[in-house]
Amino acid sequence: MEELNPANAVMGLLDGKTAVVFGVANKRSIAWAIAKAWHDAGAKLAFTYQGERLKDKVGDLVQTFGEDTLLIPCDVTSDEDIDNVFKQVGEKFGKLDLLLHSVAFAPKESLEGEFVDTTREAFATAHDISAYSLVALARGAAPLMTDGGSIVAMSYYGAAKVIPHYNVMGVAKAALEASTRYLAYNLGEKKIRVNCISAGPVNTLAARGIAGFSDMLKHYEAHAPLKRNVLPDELGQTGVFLASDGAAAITGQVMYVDCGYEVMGM
Ligand code: NAD
Ligand code: 0WE
Repeated sequence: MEELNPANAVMGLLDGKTAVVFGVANKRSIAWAIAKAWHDAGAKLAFTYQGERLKDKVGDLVQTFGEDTLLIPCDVTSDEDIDNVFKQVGEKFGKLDLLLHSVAFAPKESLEGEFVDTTREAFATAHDISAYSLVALARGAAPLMTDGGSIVAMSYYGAAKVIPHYNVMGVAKAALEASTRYLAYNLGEKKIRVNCISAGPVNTLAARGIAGFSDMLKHYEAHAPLKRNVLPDELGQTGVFLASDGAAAITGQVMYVDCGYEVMGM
């Protein structure tokens, strides 16, 4: 038993914790950075993937954590998929401590045109996938979080201020952040904390193909107090902090991890 030898013992902030991660698409996903950091801090992980299309890719990544890592399909628009995730997580882990929500989608047209032209359907889709899903996942997770827990969701500054072209996603992120506060209130008595990380721009699948994204990275570099962009590993470390007992009194918050960009007025 090498963990009994003090010479080999590496105490992790999340030793003995179990986690379920939603939103890994590939190795650039913010969810992957946070999952790796949770793993390195000692947590045992389960992953979900959106659909058959992503199964092999996510499966290959997840194998690096061991052959028996739980990998469960979950389209967050499906109540049945969500029920199945928590059934399987319950069977495998017995209890759950951590949940990462790193999922967002709006139809491409709605991020290209003007916000005023957002269709009823695009508005509903963006809110269902990007905001309501947090409520559904929190409800599924809560009965398994018998020692309390930490739920972390990814947001963006477009929730609070107008970012050209972010459009309906900004409105959905505002709903995600407000949902975080109401969930924090409902789940507080079970010692379940719910917080958002509002990340500065990161070059991921969801960001690629957004017209002007590389200019946005340059804009942050020029204007953020730290004069650079946030690194995925730094989002991972913030994820570890919010999951850890160091954040035991923090709930309902939006934590900006954006090299300080949010504080600027000009
Ligand atoms: P990503 O494309 O790697 O992750 C988005 C994930 O959402 C993918 O894994 C995708 O499969 C999943 N998803 C979409 N629709 C789904 C559905 N119906 N069911 C289940 N999963 C679904 O991109 P990312 O940048 O890592 O995005 C992760 C989160 O971070 C999102 O909430 C995004 O809004 C947020 N965020 C991103 C940035 C950025 O600049 N990249 C900045 C701040 C916040
Ligand atoms: O939350 C996001 C992006 C989420 C996203 C991305 C896509 C691209 C492909 C949601 N839906 C879709 N739909 C698709 O069809 N970010 C924080 C990254 C992002 O996206 C922007 C940004 C930033 C930053 C869009 C416009 C302006 C800025």
